[in-house]
Amino acid sequence: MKKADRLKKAKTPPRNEKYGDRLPPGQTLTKKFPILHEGEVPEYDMNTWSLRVFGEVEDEKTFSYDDLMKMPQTTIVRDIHCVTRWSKFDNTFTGVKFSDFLKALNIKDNVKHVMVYGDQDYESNIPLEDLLHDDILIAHSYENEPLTPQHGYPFRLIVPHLYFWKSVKWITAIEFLEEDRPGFWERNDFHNYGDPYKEERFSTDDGYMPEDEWLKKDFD
Ligand SMILES: Nc1nc2c(c(=O)[nH]1)N[C@H]1C(S)=C(S)[C@@H](COP(=O)(O)O)O[C@H]1N2
Ligand SMILES: [Mo]
Repeated sequence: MKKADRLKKAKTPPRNEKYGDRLPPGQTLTKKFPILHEGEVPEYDMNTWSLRVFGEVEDEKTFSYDDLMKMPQTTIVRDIHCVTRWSKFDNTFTGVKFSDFLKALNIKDNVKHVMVYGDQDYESNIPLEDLLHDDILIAHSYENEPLTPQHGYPFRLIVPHLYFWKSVKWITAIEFLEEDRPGFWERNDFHNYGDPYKEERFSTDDGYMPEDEWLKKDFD
């Protein structure tokens, strides 16, 4: 039986004994930081960079780099888990907590889902409820240094409790939605929600992620 089939049939996902419940099933720990994305690494001028908010909000707004840097700042230390099977423990990110960012907006009562857009032509859908956790950031720093261009400068979303494809780099816009809609990977056979502890990697039954996929990528 293929490993993916075996994992799907297991009632309780197998635990990695060495790390107890901390390392999600089917993941390998890395100390390096793999770089994964679609398209070229974008370049920006902070004088013209902006983050647009639209959809089910009373007032559609645009935020500058300075607008975000003036908001309350939060630092988190969290583990991250990529669907390509790498996990990295104890990552320090700093930025604006999503729930603090919401204070600058009037989102409508019917909002249940959020689409977060990033360059280049990337987007991912996340339930609003998940973005209200107190460790969700619109982050500008990693390990107390500005994000490198490869890792999402100037701002990326950080959603530590879901697979890392939800953590949109080079964030450009946030759309508030009543009805859910699939984002880029969610339309391409990846799971709509993506809980790493439940191994919600794929939306189809025949999905399979080779263990060494991430080792072929760049690191820094
Ligand atoms: N804008 C954008 N954000 C993105 C992606 C992308 O292609 N474009 N890839 C996602 C995926 S699949 C992963 S695993 C993480 C990788 O982040 P990293 O390169 O900092 O490790 O970014 C996510 N955010
Ligand atoms: Mo990924």
